Amino acid sequence: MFFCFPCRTDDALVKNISIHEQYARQQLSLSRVKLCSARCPVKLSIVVPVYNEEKTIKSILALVEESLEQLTSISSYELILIDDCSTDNSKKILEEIVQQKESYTLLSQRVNAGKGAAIRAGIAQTTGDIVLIQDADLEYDPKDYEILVRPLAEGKADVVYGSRFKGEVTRVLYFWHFMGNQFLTFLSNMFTNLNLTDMETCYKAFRGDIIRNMILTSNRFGIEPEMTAKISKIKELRIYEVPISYFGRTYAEGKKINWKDGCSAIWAIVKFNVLTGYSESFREGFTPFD
Ligand SMILES: Nc1nc2c(ncn2[C@@H]2O[C@H](COP(=O)(O)OP(=O)(O)OP(=O)(O)O)[C@@H](O)[C@H]2O)c(=O)[nH]1
Ligand SMILES: [Mg+2]
Repeated sequence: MFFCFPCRTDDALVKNISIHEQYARQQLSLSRVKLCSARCPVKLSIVVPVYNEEKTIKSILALVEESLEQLTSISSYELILIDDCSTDNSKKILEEIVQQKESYTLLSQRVNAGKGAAIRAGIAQTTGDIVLIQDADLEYDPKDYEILVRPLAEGKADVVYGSRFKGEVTRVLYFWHFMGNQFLTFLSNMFTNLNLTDMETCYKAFRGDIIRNMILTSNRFGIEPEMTAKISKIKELRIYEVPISYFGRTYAEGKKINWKDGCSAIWAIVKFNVLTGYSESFREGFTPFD
């Protein structure tokens, strides 16, 4: 049984041979996901968790807009912004921006609950064929959307991670932070049997149905190993990694993550790989390739 990504037309209808489908057949001969003969519209949902980012939020959203204008592989988009009970001006700035943009939605967390909780709230509101996570600081460059989204929009991938360690432009920063990152990716790979180079990357893009059916529980930075452990539980998923730029910030510039987050990540890797089964990872009845 085949179905079209994103319109989910089933096998019986995926037969009108066009250049588009010939291409799909060539590229996807081993896959159960195809593109049907029509150029189906692809909607992108961007989830932006925001906590005390008054200095960067306007700039990052401007860069997001700029990148979306150039993006040829999608036909529409929505932005889900989640204010995580910021104590600075972030919420006020977001409220002003959302008023002017129809495709933006603002969610407000009642208490500060962490990046994971913000992402979970955001994902639940998405309607796109593709869901992408975007941090609200300026460490990641939205220009990379093209390379991140294209494999999904073309139906070649189910999940795409952006790797900061394969990119051409990465800021030179803390050695021990880098080692911690490498160690967490290594440990995660040992359990998931995936050969990722950057498990902790913010730039993760998913087929919308997969991420919306994933049962996520982490409130803080454990969300990264959790999502990675859970995608690894569906062996047929086509997971890709693409090179991205990274403009890391220093602690003086606002970096918040620290060694305690590293320790929680180790626990999250064990918990979500070893102590969590498939039935606790995806909603009942979800079949990614039906
Ligand atoms: N640190 C932190 N970030 C949050 C929280 N809630 C939402 N976020 C957002 O989650 C994203 C990631 O947070 P960052 O502090 O940049 O985390 P990171 O990029 O992994 O780490 P550094 O930037 O290196 O500290 C940002 O967009 C934050 O605004 C929270 O409670 N704490
Ligand atoms: Mg950051």
